[in-house]
Amino acid sequence: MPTQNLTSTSISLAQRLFKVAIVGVPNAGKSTLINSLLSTVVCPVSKRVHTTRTNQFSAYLQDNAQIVLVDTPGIVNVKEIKKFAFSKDFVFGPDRSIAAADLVAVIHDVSNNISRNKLDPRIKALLGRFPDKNSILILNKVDAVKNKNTLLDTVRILTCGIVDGKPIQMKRSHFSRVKEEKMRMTMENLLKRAKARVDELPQDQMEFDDKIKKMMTVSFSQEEIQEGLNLIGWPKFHDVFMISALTNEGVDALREYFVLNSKPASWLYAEDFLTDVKPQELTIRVVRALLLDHLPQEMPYKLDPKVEYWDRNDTGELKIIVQLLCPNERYVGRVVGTGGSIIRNLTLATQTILSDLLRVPVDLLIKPYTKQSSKDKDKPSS
Ligand SMILES: Nc1nc2c(ncn2[C@@H]2O[C@H](COP(=O)(O)OP(=O)(O)OP(=O)(O)O)[C@@H](O)[C@H]2O)c(=O)[nH]1
Ligand SMILES: [Mg+2]
Repeated sequence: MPTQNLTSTSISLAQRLFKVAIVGVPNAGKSTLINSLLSTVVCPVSKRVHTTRTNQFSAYLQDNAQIVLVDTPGIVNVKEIKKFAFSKDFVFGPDRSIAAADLVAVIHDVSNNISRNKLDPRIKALLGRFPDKNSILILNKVDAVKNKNTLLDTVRILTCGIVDGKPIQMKRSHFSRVKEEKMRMTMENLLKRAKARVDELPQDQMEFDDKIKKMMTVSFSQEEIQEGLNLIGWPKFHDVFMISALTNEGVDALREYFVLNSKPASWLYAEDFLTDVKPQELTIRVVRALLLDHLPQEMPYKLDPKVEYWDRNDTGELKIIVQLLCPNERYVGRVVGTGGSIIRNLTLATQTILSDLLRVPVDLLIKPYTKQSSKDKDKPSS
């Protein structure tokens, strides 16, 4: 049911809204977190970097609050922009989503010992561009950290020891309590603070779309990057969460937090809205993400999937044919795999994700081909 069709004033008055920009370096787990918050796969995920290439809007409804989540491409620097020839959409995605959001959620991967205690300069530079935006820090992949006590130091370093404008006081004893409560900050405090802040939040002056239009999308200046590099962490986070987007640990608390911070406003989308990506485009993105997981090095980035056929049959099954343009026959061989093993896995995984999301049985065929092979097929046989 579209939002505009709601006629009852009491219903529209009760509507609440909260827009969250999910940002982080490539592979931090942004898309996995959104899937976990929505309890379904709407954002394709892979082991490799640069899976998400444009902003994707998704939403869930809870207690009459619509929580809009913006998945963004991993933040890149100038060198990477040149190397991968990224589009503007890719480069400015995070900026664009932050400008229009109520909250910036920075996802930080703590599974890597080397980068765990460093807030990436690209993130600091990005936050520095929006110093007055509310932001939270989400330490992700805590399932991969053996000694969870070290995360205390991580929080201290990444926040410069300041959360919500106050010095943090996390004693070891406190941490064991946090651990007991499934790796989240104490719920009681969290709820209290969140409730207090709902009243303080300013009313939206501008419509969402207007904000996007008015926002500037310029790349970082050298000074901004330098400023970001000079800071050890970011001292303006409002809250810190520790989660595992993969195992859903701590994700309930985060979902709840967004709802509690929502403010009275009309929903942006219909109540059954899940994502702004059309099913056909989503199919392409899922195939691309799975190719990243199944093929080595630069290979998957050179393949071009397109939906060739899309129709429901009498039994309600959705028949999809995806053509996969490969640069040459060697690629076709790799996509098919020994005895068809790779293409079979790829097809099954895509089918599972799509039928779960679209709630219909899906019959998918993936057809790898080269320009040459399609020319040969079109030639009349002599
Ligand atoms: N162990 C562990 N792995 C995770 C967790 N969250 C995400 N991952 C893995 O990290 C990898 C990257 O996840 P994505 O969600 O695609 O990361 P992203 O930040 O969206 O990446 P880009 O779109 O490339 O910027 C995948 O292999 C995920 O399964 C987590 O909590 N624990
Ligand atoms: Mg992603």
